[in-house]
Amino acid sequence: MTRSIIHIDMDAFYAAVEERDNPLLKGKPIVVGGSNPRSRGVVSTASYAARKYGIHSAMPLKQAYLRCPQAIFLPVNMAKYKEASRQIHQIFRQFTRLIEPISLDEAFLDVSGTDAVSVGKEIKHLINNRLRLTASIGVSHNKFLAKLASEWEKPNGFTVIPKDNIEGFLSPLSVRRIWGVGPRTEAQLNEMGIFTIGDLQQLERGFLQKTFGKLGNELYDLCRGIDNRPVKSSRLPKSFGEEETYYTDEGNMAVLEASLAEFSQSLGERLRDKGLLGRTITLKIRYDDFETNTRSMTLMNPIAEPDKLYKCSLLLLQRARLNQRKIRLIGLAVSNFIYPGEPYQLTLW
Ligand code: TTP
Ligand code: MG
Repeated sequence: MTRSIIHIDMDAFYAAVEERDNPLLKGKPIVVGGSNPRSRGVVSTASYAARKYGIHSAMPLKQAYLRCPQAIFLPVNMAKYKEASRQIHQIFRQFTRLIEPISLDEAFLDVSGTDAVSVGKEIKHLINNRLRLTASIGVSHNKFLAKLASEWEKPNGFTVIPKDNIEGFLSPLSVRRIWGVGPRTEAQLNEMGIFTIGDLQQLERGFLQKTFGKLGNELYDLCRGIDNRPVKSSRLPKSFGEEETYYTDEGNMAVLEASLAEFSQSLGERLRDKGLLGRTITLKIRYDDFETNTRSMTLMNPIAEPDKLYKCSLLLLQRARLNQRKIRLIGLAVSNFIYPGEPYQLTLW
């Protein structure tokens, strides 16, 4: 069966988020990586206006400043980029569950069995309209070609690489365009007189294997546009939990409650980080004699907020009826995850 793969890569991601959130920055050369261009540190990314001056990722900030002193230098605000990334994934999930995140701003989607071009266009439209950001999108029948397609006309690109005449399409391109060919392999190939993918297509599998090992085998297929790697979706974790063993066995309710407040805070943060909600909250208690009990509650409405998690944990603690027994360990877990807006099965009480 022919697969349909979409590759999405956001344009100048960190800089684009900053530009969106501050209209004064619109169209200006922006460098994200640090607010003081005289400090050590490197460029995380630069807006396309800044790239015109030759500024790029991983360049020292000082050098970026020399190239464009009027550029606006901004610190890295990771929480903001993570939030944008979460929202992008929320859009992806409208179309498929088969999503392989490569980084915050890049992912593969397997949308086999659908009209992939329409899906790609719709995703582009939603990212633009809802998030006011632009993505470059590539559509093809495997990962290598989909990624090649998304890089094709960056920024704000949309490229489809169809199935026919792939070898001919690839042959004039530099070997560097092959995923997995870095500067070292490129230099090695160049030394052998191999510059284009077409040159590479002339070499035999056995020879490539001998010269490059496992990579050689892959190169033989990739230069013909063959790539059977599946889109590997990251599985949802089953649960998040936090627990604490006390230094001495504990009977003081205030101490137990303080532990639960702390757990609720960190569980809430972990849920928010992953963009998840949880429906089941579980309290675990181990008494001084090592007897261990757990108590759970499953909510009608899933939650992620620390204060709601905390309220649930206090209810469970009440229900545990400690009867003055001393506690060795206390733990809190949240499970039964769903994504916001996703329909879920209501359990009957
Ligand atoms: P990229 O997708 O490589 O770059 P980009 O999105 O800024 O620009 P474009 O895709 O349009 O070429 O990386 C995504 C983000 O990852 C980028 O905005 C900042 C971060 N990043 C670093 O922090 N350091 C780096 O060296 C690179 C390459 C990226
Ligand atoms: Mg990008």
